[in-house]
Amino acid sequence: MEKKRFPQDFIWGAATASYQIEGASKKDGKGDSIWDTFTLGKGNISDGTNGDVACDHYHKYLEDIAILKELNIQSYRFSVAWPRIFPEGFGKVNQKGLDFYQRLVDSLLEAGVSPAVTLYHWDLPQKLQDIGGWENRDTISYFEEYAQQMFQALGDRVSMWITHNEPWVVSINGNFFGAHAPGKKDFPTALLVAHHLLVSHGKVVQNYRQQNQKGKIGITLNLSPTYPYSDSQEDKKAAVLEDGFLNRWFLDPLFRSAYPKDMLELYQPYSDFSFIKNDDMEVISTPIDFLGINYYSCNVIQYDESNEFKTKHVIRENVGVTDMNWAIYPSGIYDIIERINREYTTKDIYITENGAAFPDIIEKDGRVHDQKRIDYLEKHFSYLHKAIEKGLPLKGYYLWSLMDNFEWGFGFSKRFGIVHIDYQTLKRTIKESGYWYQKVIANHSL
Ligand code: IFM
Repeated sequence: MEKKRFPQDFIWGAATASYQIEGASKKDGKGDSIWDTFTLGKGNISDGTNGDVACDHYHKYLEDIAILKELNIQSYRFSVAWPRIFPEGFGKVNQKGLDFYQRLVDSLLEAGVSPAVTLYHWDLPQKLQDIGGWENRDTISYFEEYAQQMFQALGDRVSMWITHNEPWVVSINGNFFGAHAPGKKDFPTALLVAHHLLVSHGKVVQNYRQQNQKGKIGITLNLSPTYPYSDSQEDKKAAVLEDGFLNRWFLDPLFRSAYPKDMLELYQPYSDFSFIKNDDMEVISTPIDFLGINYYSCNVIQYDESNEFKTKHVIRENVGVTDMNWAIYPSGIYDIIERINREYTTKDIYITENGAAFPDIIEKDGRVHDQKRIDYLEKHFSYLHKAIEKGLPLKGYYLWSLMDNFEWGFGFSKRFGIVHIDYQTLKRTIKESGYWYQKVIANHSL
């Protein structure tokens, strides 16, 4: 079979997030985050664990950078723990926290790995939650202050910035489903939080531009194509609503300066939207340099009368699933890139997360034979290749995740890494998928 070649300048990366890997949760003046609090709640984390130690990346970052280098990974996407920088949420900077990220960035650059920094990957300072968290409009300016601090500290060496990771998950999982910190179950709150996240994104992009920083800035959304289960009008309508709930609620304000009309109507019983202030929509739609897409699976939607929003998720028969019970649907990655380019923006697109959890073990030969992950990645990569062939502006890919880590409500029970972590000894073992990725990058081809 003919090799699928990727452009020489296509960026191959790997991603992680602060709370999921760093540990050192009380070290060097770090303040608590909402996840330090949420993990204390009985039943919040399925295996009763927390991120106090996690992969201890805070102390082992040099070992992890050596692995990045060994695997040929060109760019490393990580997030900054806001409460390491501002233990109180704002005001006094914790120099030791800042120093950690200085060391991390310098060491990455020394290893030839370019850093891509996410400002908010869910660990809000608890002190800010105490005064309302993202429900409080003031949090927007605290986020600006924090972002400013990071641009000042790292802007000369970091050329790719992501304001927020998955605002849908932050607002909906955290404030409607109650499955993530801060654990609320109130839809109007989720709508308010989503709006403040979006405004804070736009403000930070504007500040970045005003400083004449030389890098690029964007946002990462978790996007999934939503397909109707059948050809029935009802299923088709349900799929459009699900698309509105998950995708358009964020895409429309960012690229069209307005929330989608059909969803505003649907949500009317839950909010009068008085939280949308003058100029907010303009701020939210401040032009970005790229859109980050996190893609794991697609959504197949059926009409369901009994559901508040009339939608139900189904997994078709004979479709493989990962350990998260997420359907494996590789062509969806192409569909979503193509649609964004056609309907929303012709700007650069990065896949900022994609990967799969499987119950990996170290086998007798000392290796992790995660063939299922390799199959998953290979199929997705072939659709990335198709996107490039079709001329879509896909510029890079970040595999989730560099290493097994704390998978939020699932604790350490789900393994997404291409590097295995033994949580007793903290030993790192590169999985077969890691070596496979190493070759793909070396050859720029599948
Ligand atoms: O682990 C998460 C990550 O923090 C955000 N995107 C999805 C991943 C897998 O669930």
